[in-house]
Amino acid sequence: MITLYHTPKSRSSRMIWLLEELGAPYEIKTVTIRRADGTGAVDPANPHPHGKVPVIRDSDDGSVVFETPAIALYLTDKFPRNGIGPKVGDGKRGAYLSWLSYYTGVLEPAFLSKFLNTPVPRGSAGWVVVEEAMPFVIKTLNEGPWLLGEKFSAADVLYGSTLAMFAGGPLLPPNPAIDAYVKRCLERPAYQKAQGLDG
Ligand SMILES: N[C@@H](CCC(=O)N[C@@H](CS)C(=O)NCC(=O)O)C(=O)O
Repeated sequence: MITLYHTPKSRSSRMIWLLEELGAPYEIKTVTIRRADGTGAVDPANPHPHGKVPVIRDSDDGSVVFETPAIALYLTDKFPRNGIGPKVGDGKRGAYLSWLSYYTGVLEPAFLSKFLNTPVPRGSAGWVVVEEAMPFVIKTLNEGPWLLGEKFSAADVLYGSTLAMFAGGPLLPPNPAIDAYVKRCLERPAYQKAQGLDG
């Protein structure tokens, strides 16, 4: 059984979506976190080293996994039935790992840099400006319909949820490929169900 440490309307919400896509046995444990507005507090019940969400605990062996791409990979490896995480030996495995890592290594910092109006020094920063990252994402989606091509994967849970939040806003100008991708993501039954469970 997987326990998801979760705070409603946070980065852990999409882990409910992923668990639903996987058809995995899980329970949700709601915890408090520190919020950007200064409210909230670290929950002593939360095993994350910095009191953040998401985190999962696997009762099969006591594993605690944090950081969104690590959780996605752990879960798709553990629950392969629905095939939304290419396995070792699958030709899409490399692309899958790359998109998972690119999410927290490049795309999130790119958006944050833009939000904070902070320069991204080429040669020192490990990420790029969002104006360089997004054309790559859009080109891939145009070849799509999903990031890995014909088949939806857990990487789409990360990108779909993020692009749904930013699309058409000040950080991400409207784009037909993104709009269509977000629509495809949000129409998925597992996403719809997760919305109802977010709390
Ligand atoms: N790199 C982490 C980020 C997790 C994260 O920052 N989560 C936010 C919620 S959206 C949080 O827990 N914030 C509370 C805090 O920073 O103490 C991941 O992708 O899993």
